Parts: sequence; C-alpha cells; structure tokens
Amino acid sequence: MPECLFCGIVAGEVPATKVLEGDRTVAFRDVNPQAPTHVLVIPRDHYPDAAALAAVGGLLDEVVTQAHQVAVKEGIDDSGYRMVFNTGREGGQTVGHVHLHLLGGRPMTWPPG
Ligand code: DGP
Repeated sequence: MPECLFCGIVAGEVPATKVLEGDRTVAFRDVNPQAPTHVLVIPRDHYPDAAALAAVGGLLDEVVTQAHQVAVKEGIDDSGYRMVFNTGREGGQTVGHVHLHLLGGRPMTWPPG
C-alpha cells in the first residue's frame, strides 16, 4: 500500500468511484461530497500542491481540462461550477497529493468558509 492515499487510488489499491481517466490524470468522486457534483481531479504522478504541478509542462492544463470534461459529463458546464485547489494547512489541504476540487450542481456562495 503506498503511503499516499491518492497514489493508492491511482494504483487501484484504494477503492474510488472513478469518473474519467486520462493518460496522466484521474477524476474520482470525493468521499465526503460538499455539492451534488464533487469530483477530485489529480495527476497520476505525485506532486504535493498546485505550484509543484504547475512546474510540470502541460500537466496543470490537463487537470483543468479534465475537470471541465467532468463538468460536461455531469451536465453542469452551462450552469457553472467551481474549481478549488486547497493549499497548505491554512488553505484547508488535508491530502498531500495535489487535487482539484470540482464542485457544482447547486449555487455556490462567496466568501468560502
Ligand atoms: P483537501 O481537504 O482539499 O485536501 O481535500 C481532500 C478531499 O479528499 C476531501 O474533500 C475528502 C477527500 N477524501 C479523503 N479521503 C478520501 C478517500 O479515501 N476517497 C475519496 N474518494 N476521497 C477522499
């Protein structure tokens, strides 16, 4: 079992409901959904946060593109949705494998908590 929970999901060793899979990215449903659609999009390779992901050629783009593809698949692309990278302790990041939260299916409020 890998030490990283999301590496375990990528490897198929931790169960998850996968929504889309790309060569370098995977999208799966959040175990504790905060909206009717709450999907996490991650790179298959381990990077700790969005800044580390952005340092890799094209991979951040693939994560964002796959999130939009999930929104289309879920039928929320017209109504709108939110993409979030929680980063670090005060940013609310609890899993140290970078993940984009795709949230939608209800109106979002601002400011976030
Ligand atoms: P964050 O707090 O931004 O690091 O988000 C981590 C998210 O990961 C949180 O919304 C809950 C989700 N999560 C934690 N453990 C699991 C798991 O084992 N499976 C799935 N599908 N999601 C998980």
